[in-house]
Amino acid sequence: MTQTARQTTADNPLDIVIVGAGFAGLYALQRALTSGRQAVVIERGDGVGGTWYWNRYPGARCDVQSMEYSYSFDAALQQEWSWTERYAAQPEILEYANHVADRFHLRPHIEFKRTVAKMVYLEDRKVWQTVTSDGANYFSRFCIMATGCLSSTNLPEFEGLNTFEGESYHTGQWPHHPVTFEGKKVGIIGTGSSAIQSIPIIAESCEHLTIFQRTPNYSIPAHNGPIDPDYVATIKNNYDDFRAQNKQMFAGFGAHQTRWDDSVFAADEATREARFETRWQEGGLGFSSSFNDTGSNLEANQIAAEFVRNKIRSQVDNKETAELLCPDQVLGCKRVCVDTNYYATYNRPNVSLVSVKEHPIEAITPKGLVTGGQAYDFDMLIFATGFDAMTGTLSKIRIEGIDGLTLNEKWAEGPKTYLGLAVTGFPNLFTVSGPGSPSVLSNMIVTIEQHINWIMNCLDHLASIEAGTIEATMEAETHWVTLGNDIAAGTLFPTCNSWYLGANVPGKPRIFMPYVGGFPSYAEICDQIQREGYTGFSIR
Ligand code: NA7
Repeated sequence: MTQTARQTTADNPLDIVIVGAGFAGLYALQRALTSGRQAVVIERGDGVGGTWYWNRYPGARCDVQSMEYSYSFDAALQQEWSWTERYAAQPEILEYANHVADRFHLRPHIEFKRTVAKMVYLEDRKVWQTVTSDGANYFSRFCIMATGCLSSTNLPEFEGLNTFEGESYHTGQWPHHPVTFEGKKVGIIGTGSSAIQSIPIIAESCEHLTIFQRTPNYSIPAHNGPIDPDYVATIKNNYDDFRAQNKQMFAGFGAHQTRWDDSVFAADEATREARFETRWQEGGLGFSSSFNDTGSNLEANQIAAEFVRNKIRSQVDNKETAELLCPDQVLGCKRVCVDTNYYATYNRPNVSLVSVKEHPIEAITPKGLVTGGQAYDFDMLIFATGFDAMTGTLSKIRIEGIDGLTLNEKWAEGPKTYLGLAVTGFPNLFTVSGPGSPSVLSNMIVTIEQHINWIMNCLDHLASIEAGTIEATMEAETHWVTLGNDIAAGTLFPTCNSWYLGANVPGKPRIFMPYVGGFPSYAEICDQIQREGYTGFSIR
């Protein structure tokens, strides 16, 4: 039986409160239960899956391949689960999350449809009190914030936002009921990954689709299709090796791809084109690693970018539309998209592109929207306007640490963490794939497992020495933040307005949030800190 909210007291706390039942929360719970700890997960949705629970828009699909985007913690689980496509679609990933919840008997320990509103560290008791919006109270010694990186939607405050009389949806909060586009005039705002995945599908059945684009994005074809059974068998025969190889990759995935480590400048024109073409035909995010310097050297980057622009020009018949779709920012500065038929969709007679770069959307109206002085009427408006990434969901919870300092106050000028795992002033509270960790720049499931393993090892250590609290020291946190900023400053990432920087949300501090030193070096630093007895932490 789960010890639930009303049964816990500050005198008799749970071991762990976990916030969120996405992939991080599920694994944290599994580890907590198998180590004999009393834990509860609090989840605002009525099902597990996190990102994959909410993002049900047409075409939602992972941009990391199926054999890599899955848990590695249980050998039987990874052998028995079968993916149907190279890149799994949202319904299949959600089914997988549900399978994991059932297989490891996690559901009885999850409190669904409860939103955490407040968390307070009771200093005298060394206990966290977690309060939900419906008034439930949970007391625990530790908290794991498995709140996700893309879990708070960003809906720009357009004038007249609520006046639209037709159907309107945000891709990140897509309804659970079926949505039909047939016979409808649809407008979609945004051309990030969510839009790029959904546009080709919506266009197939709607009467007309108008896309409002502020910044064009680079998109590489997925070449998705049924997964090759021979490939699956090869991986499953050596799954542990495959996982280990991926953990040595910069982003924690892609070990199956041919690796090249030469400079684009060392290659002649024909060799460059052939290499880019090979990667283009392989499809997916690996395009960015065609050469070793396209991610770090601006001139090298623009050579790769021009290859993509030429691909766009070759696919889109209307020259003006093709040029509008050609990005000019650094390739990879905003997350590269992975698509199926995105650019070809612009050749359909029922699709039009409107640039809102020079003329921002002036207002949403009862009938549609206005931009550049022109009114557009729709039956349906889709906001594919992204997320308040990495800190959005944490910022919605009033988290009070030592001396009543809130996390929002502490992070007023940008997030500060030690390892993306802990925050000075907030003892015994862990963030999973938080700012300051590789998180969104890596395969999220690899990152999640590494974080939860680290946290659980830490809890075992505290138990073994009968310690009550662990807290990052200010010195360690400051050093980590400076290191992260220094590494990011040496990359091309700060050159555009991406959600990695918080630049998509008005008023959000412009700080490059993920740790950009790569997963392998990051994991090694975390291991070393653990081996050396938790350097940079104060244990009491
Ligand atoms: P993204 O990638 O943040 O895309 C949001 C899009 O919405 C992007 O094209 C934005 O343009 C556009 N946007 C946002 N606000 C406005 C306003 N006010 N006017 C016009 N256009 C606007 O979110 P996604 O959901 O597509 O993808 C998020 C991640 O999920 C993705 O990277 C994958 O990792 C999975 P902008 O570029 O800011 O000019």
